Amino acid sequence: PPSFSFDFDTDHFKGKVNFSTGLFINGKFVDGSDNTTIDVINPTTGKKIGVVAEGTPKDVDLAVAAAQKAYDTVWGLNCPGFQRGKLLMKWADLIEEHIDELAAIESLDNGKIFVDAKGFDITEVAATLRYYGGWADKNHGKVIETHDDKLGYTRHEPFGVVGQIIPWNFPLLMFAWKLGPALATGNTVVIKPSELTPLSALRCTELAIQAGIPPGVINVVNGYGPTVGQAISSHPKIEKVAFTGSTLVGREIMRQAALSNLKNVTLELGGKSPNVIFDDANLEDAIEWAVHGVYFNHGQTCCAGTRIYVQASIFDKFQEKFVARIKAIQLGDPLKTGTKQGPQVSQTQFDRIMGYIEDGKKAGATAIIGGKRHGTEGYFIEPTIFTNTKPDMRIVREEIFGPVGVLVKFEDEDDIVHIANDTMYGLAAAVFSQNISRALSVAHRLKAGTVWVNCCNQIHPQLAFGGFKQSGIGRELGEYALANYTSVKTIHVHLTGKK
Ligand code: TXE
Repeated sequence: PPSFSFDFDTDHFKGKVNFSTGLFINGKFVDGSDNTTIDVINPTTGKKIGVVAEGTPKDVDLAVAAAQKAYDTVWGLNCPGFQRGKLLMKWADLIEEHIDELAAIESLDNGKIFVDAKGFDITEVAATLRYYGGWADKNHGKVIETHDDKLGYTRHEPFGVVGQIIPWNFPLLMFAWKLGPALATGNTVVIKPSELTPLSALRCTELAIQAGIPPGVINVVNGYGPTVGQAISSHPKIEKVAFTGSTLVGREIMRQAALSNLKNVTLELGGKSPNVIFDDANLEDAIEWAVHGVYFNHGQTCCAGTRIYVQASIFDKFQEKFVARIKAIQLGDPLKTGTKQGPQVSQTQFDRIMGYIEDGKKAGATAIIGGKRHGTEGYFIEPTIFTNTKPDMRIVREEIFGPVGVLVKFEDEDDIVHIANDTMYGLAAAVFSQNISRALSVAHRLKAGTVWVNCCNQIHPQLAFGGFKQSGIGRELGEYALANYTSVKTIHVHLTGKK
């Protein structure tokens, strides 16, 4: 199978990495069954840096068979929860030991800045696996009272083989969000990383072997959506599929799941999150958070606060300071000290975002900052803010998934709740106010799976995350995610045995 080799000589990480980039099936790295490969592109330069093996539907079949065998022999009901937990924690320890290397791989492949890759992505990967390691022996059913001559109880049983399809914006973190609860509850997994960012998952899989996770428990099939992704979502022997990505593909996955074997489906999809800033907010703090809300990870965040609503009496002051703050964002090589924003992930995403920017300008909105490509190589886009927007413009309604936000004035509480909720999405929202009654009453009225008060883009493994409306189905993280990966079995015991 192919391998990836790279000599990092950067501000943040120096050293050679070398690891296999085959498909990982039944505990081994192998070639794809058609012997084809997918190019790996560095978005900072737009140049090819390596290849990974490309999987096919046949490889998905092989991976499902390996996962089923592991489920029946070494995992699931054949491996006690505390043992699964111990392995997840060992894996988390190894990930932490390799945090700089993994963060450097993530920066190289995805373009995200090293300080975020290390301080957020990989840190949270370890925290998530540890958190679910802790749950592995604590996810139990209940004894439920009915009649005195009866013992009724429930068991939370794993599905068996589950399929998972993840995107490119947080490559390793989405890997952990998916694997943590699935493995803790005893399932075995066939997972497809995004074809745009497969590297960190493959390196991390080597660490899973080192941690002692048995062959067949985790199977990684690199590949494209319409081939490998579709083979997973329509596979007759996979009972559950979990997906993070676009709403368009989420719909397709649900269709495939329904048409094949009526799989259980969880979806974490797009968003167009409102960030509501009242006149009694701490202005300096709100500005810092608003910048983070829209530009974190170069705007490639499903919960990004891209609709920024500011109350009329502070609007002008906010705009002036906000724009000054955005001007300070330094674009450049994500592996260089001081860089605050790296490239978008791919040429396709670059073109899509520039398309939205052009569309906004044509529709009559004003780009008060940004609106252009940055530099001449790689996929860099200036942090952009539009004003003079109208509620029906595409830049106000659609997920752009880049460093582009709209800044809009509002009058009062009722007005803003209506505007903020006027979207097909419902992933997240933020409210800024020093008046706790106002902040919380608005938080309760916003139709979103997460509402941040006086902060943005906060994630903890302990707290559920997921969408209302067309932002998704089900919840990831926290205790809630365990339910995605278990079926409840009810046992009736008749104590007398008499009819
Ligand atoms: O996503 P896709 P793309 C949104 C964001 C972005 C847009 C397009 O708005 O601009 O989606 O990005 C796999 N069957 N988000 O095209 O296609 C694919 O291979 C099965 C939001 O990159 O949804 C990859 O592994 N799988 C989002 C994964 O789906 C299929 C994160 C996601 O890719 C498939 C990413 C198919 N038919 C994009 N087609 C978030 N919620 O964070 C593709 N895939």
